[in-house]
Amino acid sequence: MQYKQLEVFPNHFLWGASISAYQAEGAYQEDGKLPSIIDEYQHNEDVAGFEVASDFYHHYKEDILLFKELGLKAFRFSIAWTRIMGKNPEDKNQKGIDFYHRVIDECLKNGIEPIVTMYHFDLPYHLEEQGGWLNRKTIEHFVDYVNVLFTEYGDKINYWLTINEQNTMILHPGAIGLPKQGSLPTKKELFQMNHHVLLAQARAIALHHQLGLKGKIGPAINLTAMYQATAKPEDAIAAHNWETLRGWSFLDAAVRGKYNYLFEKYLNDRKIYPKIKAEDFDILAAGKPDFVAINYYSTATISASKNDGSDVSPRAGDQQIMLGEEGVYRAAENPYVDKTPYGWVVDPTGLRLTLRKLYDRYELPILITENGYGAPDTIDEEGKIQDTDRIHYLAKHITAIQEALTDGVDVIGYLPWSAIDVVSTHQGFNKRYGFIYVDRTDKELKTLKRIRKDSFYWYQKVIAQNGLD
Ligand code: BGP
Repeated sequence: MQYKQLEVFPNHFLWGASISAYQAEGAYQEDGKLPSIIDEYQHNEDVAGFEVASDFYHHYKEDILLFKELGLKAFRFSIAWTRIMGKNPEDKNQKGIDFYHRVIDECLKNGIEPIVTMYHFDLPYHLEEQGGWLNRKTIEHFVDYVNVLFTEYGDKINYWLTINEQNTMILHPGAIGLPKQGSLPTKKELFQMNHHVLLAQARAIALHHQLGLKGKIGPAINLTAMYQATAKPEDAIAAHNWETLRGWSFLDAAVRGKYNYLFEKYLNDRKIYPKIKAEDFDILAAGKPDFVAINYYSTATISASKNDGSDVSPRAGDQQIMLGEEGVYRAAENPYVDKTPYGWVVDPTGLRLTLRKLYDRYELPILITENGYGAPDTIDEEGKIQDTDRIHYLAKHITAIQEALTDGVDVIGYLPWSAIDVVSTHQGFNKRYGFIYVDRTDKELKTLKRIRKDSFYWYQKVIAQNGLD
């Protein structure tokens, strides 16, 4: 649809930005923090580790003041489970609890809405040693942790996100590192883990509602619309297969409280259906979210599976993420889109389409919790970081959101990745996303000084005028 005039952004639109604990905080062994799987897994040795990251743990005050100057209405960060809980459910780590009180209070003091992700890939390692998400008991540990979050911060937080990108965790387990011993879980194990994570999420949502806490709670999935490579009917079926298995199967369980029909069929046919207890569907049904959050970067283009052993291939420029599945789909090229320096498809119209499809399906408010442009930014002779490509990327996506709002989609906020430069999980510190440059490289910690990029001043203006020029 083309409109004569686009609607303006609503007055309370949540203009924000995001980070996660392990990619920003550093202080990985400080003040009683336990190791997480991220600390223990093997990562690309040529790039930065997570020990110091952007040192947000020690710079949070300065950073939040910069976010205020940027004009952020909302700041999304994750809480590290490993800073809050000890090894036993009754052990809590007061220093970790206090740290997040300080972060939240600092945001509130500066007029910034704190948006909290409960779980962003960083399972406590002692739980991993007991089977991790494959062990049903991990659900109880998660609920204990969530109980502490609600008790401590429940009266301060208006937006809770349960699990970040459950679909990335399950479909691309190598994306967050490789276990030191042993190999990645099998598909059957992954879908059993998926079931437990769904239950953990539903329990957290139900608990939030039972406690009558203020605010809202929802899942955060990496969602993208899929294009069929050609008008060939088989390509259309493959695109629908993968759109369902990659996105809707996770969200249908979270929002509708039941497994998607095609997903069930796939699990049964491949003999990877998880063990499900009779009461599990009641648990899922009792945990309906108030809104849906999505991380959106790119669309994918799909052609029919050849089912001859050649469907699986690595994502462009990224050997750790495999695309394609025998009998399901193949990844195809899209000649109509640009790419980032890291080979990620740039497709703002795809965001509008994704938002429309998501709203069609559930009619719930939508929060965009990630979107951004990863690039190796550099400081020029004048000390400036001219990240013009990032500005263009963000501007086009903001236009797409405005178009979706005009379509009638209820988008409540936009929180690009990332507020400041953080460590990219397996591509290190060279792949930067922030509005604020952090002076370090993969190998050298340097000053960790914060420097405003050109995109900082640009986004500041966008927020101040509640939209683009
Ligand atoms: C999302 C994750 C983020 C962040 C982002 C960018 O999948 O939720 O944690 O890392 O992707 O990805 P990358 O750092 O690999 O470029």
